Amino acid sequence: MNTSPTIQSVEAVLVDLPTIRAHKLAMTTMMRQTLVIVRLVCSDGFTGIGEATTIGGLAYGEQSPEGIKSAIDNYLAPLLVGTDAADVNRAMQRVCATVQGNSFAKSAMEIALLDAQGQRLGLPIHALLGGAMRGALPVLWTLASGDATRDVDEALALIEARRHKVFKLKIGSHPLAQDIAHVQAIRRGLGDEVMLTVDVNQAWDEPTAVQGIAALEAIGVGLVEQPVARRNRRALKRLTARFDVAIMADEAVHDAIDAFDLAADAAADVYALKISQAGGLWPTLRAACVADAAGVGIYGGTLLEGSVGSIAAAHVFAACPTLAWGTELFGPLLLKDDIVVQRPAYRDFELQLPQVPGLGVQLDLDKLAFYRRDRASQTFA
Ligand code: MUC
Ligand code: MG
Repeated sequence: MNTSPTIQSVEAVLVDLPTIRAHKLAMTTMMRQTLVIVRLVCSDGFTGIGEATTIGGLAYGEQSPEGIKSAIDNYLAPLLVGTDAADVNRAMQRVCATVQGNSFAKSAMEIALLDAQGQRLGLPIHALLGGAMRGALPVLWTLASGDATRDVDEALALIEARRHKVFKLKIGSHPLAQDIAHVQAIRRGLGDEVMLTVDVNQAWDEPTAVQGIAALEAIGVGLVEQPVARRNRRALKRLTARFDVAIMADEAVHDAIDAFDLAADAAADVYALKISQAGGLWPTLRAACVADAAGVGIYGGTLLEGSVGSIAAAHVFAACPTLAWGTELFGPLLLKDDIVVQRPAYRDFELQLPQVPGLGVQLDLDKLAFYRRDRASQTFA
C-alpha cells in the first residue's frame, strides 16, 4: 500500500506591502513590494509555504506577480494536486516537463514543497540541501533613496547599529556625470574604508560603461553589477577583461546553463544568483556549483523578497560551496510591515539562518488577510 502523503491543495495569494521609503532603481522606483505567497497543504497535515517576488511589476523582468499567480493557479497546482508530496525532485521534474519558463512560479512552489518536506523529516531546508556551510550570512544594504545626503545618513546609522557595513548604490538612471558625482558624494560621506558596490541594472551601453567603470575604479568601488544589457554578453566579457574591478553578472545569469556559458566565455568575475531567476533552491545550488567549479565568485542576490523568500534564499546560500561576495538578503528590512509571525533576525552584519525543521517561517494569518490584494473583493463576497 502506498502511504506517501499527497498534495491536497495549493493556493497562491498576492500580497502588497509598503516599503519604508522610495527605493530607486534604474528602471523603476518602488513604493511597495508585491509578494506571491504559496500555501501547499499535504494529506499528512503538513503545510508548506513559498514566495516569489519581482521588482516593479514587469519593469525588472519578464514575469509579473499576477502572471506568477496565474501560472501557479492554472498550471502548476493542477499538475501537482493529488501527487506525492514527499518527492520534491520528481514533483518539480513533472512541472518542468510541462511548463516552459515561469521560473518564479516554479521557485515559489519548490520552496513550499521543501518547507513541508523539512517539517515532515524534522530537518531545516538547508539540511535537505546537503547542510549549511555557514550559520549566518553577511548582508549588504542598498542605498537607493535617490538623495546622497539621506543615503550617507542611512549608511552611518546602519554601521552604528551593526546591521550593514557594505553598501550597494543603484545608478544608471541619470547622465553618467551625475551618477558618478552621486557615488563620489557617498564615498566622501562614508570614507575610504567602507566597501561600496554599484548596480547599473543594464542601463549603460558599452562606451558609457567603459567611461563609467574607469571612473568608479578611481573612486574605489569594489564591485560593478550588470553594467550592460543582459543579452549583451560579448560586451560584458570585454568589460571583465578590460578592468581590474570585479564585474558581476546579475540579469545575465539565471541558471546553471547561463553560469556555464558565461564561465566558458570568462564573461564575469562574480555571479549574483537569485532563487526565482534560477527556478528554485536546487537550481540555484546547481548554478552555484558550476560557478564554484569555474572559479567564479558567488553572491547571494535578491529580488527584494519578503521574509519567506529571503529565508528560503538564506537556506540555499548557506549550503553553497563558497560565498565569497556575501549576500544582499535585506528584502524584509525594506518593508514597513510583514506577514510572518517572527521577522528574520539580523545582527552583527549578518542574517541568522533558522535551525528549525522546514523553512523556519510561519505566516501571520491576520496580517496576510489584511494585506492580501483580494481583501476588498473578499469583504464583498
Ligand atoms: C538587483 O538588480 O540587484 C537587489 C537589491 C536591490 O536593491 O535591488 C535588487 C535587484
Ligand atoms: Mg542587480
